[in-house]
Amino acid sequence: MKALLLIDIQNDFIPGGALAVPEGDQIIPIANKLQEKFDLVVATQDWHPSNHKSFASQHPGHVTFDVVDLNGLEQVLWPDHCVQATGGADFSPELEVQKIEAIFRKGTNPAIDSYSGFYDNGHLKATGLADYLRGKQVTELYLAGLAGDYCVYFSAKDAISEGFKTYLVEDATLPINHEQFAAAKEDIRNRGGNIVKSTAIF
Ligand code: VGL
Ligand code: ZN
Repeated sequence: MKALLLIDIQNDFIPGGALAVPEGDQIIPIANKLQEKFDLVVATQDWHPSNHKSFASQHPGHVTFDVVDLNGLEQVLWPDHCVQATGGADFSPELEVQKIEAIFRKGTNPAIDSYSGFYDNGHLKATGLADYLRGKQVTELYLAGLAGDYCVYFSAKDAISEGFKTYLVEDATLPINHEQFAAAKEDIRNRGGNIVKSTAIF
């Protein structure tokens, strides 16, 4: 059984949003079309309390994109984004949501960030996504969404280590930084994951 995992296709990550991925909206038509090819579609949603410690606004004297130590983990300080139950946290209105069977929210603990849809950045707590997928007999997982160098990358690494045959659909993913994304794709390949184009699925 193969499933499609759509990562964080939320208003704050598309142009006009608080933490916009350049041209991030351009992946949405591909993400929509991809859904037709899967019997199971699942999504993640970045879902932070307003006092989340990944926000630069919570660190007086620091500015956005500074890197700090947060409880022993390296943390990039982001603009306030995807605050729970705000419009920025909503899925893009252009994203087809009818086929999404489950939504896994992450980043809810103010003390730790959570790039992956499977675990927080310290691997302390699972979201339940891996067990959910195993419960659905999923063996192959295709990932698409935003941002390619953060949440898609970290989700793909965890998907591999959780034992799923993992495919990152590269034209249905865009990064904050293209060089970081190139390195991320190389790392995914080295870990045994696959980088594919949507045309290989259609
Ligand atoms: C993300 C930075 C902070 C992402 C989420 O979805 O890639 N990036 N929070
Ligand atoms: Zn976030």
